[in-house]
Amino acid sequence: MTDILIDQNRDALLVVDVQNDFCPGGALEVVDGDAVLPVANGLIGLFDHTIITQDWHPPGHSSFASSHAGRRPLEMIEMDYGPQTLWPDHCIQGSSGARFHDALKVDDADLIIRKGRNPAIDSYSAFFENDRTTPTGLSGYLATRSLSRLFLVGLATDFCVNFSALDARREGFDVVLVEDGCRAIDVNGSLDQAMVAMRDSGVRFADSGMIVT
Ligand code: VGL
Ligand code: ZN
Repeated sequence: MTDILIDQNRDALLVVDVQNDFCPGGALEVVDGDAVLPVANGLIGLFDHTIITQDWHPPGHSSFASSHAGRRPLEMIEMDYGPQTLWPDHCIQGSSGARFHDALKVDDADLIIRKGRNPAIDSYSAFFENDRTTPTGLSGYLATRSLSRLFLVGLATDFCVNFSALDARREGFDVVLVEDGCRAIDVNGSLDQAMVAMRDSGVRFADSGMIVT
């Protein structure tokens, strides 16, 4: 495998949802979720530009199974904007579960994007809500700073990382998925589907050890 040289003029690191609720013991824990921390922190130290996302739902959010009578987490429902997986209540604004993992080097970030704030629409991607049309503004932020290549780490590989990677490709960015810096939820084949979709969209896969300054 060949090394990937960071170009600080055009590269940015995107750290997705490294929050307590997605780590072991959290409300929507990802197996081994906290294993992404050393990788994320190491890369934050290498990149001049880091953007961090934070899942940030109001209580009673429509992606919570508890908001739908008789529904359980991981069931699917049909929303106005298409199919939506239902989740346990998680990342509620201001809660300890919504806070970044204590060990994450958040202070070095340029920008923190909060998503999932609209009660009626879930938002996996750092670029668009799940209706695929409401933007977060990240494309414009990157464009105005002439940042054209994104390196992705975080949680979860098959949801927020995957949707962010696919939207980034659609928006014309080069994308590198740092595989050892991600962990997956993996429900109903979601991880395999995500990996195929990312590969087909032109996402490049790498290991953090390949990324050098
Ligand atoms: C996520 C499910 C619900 C994620 C966020 O960060 O991947 N997954 N909300
Ligand atoms: Zn969420």
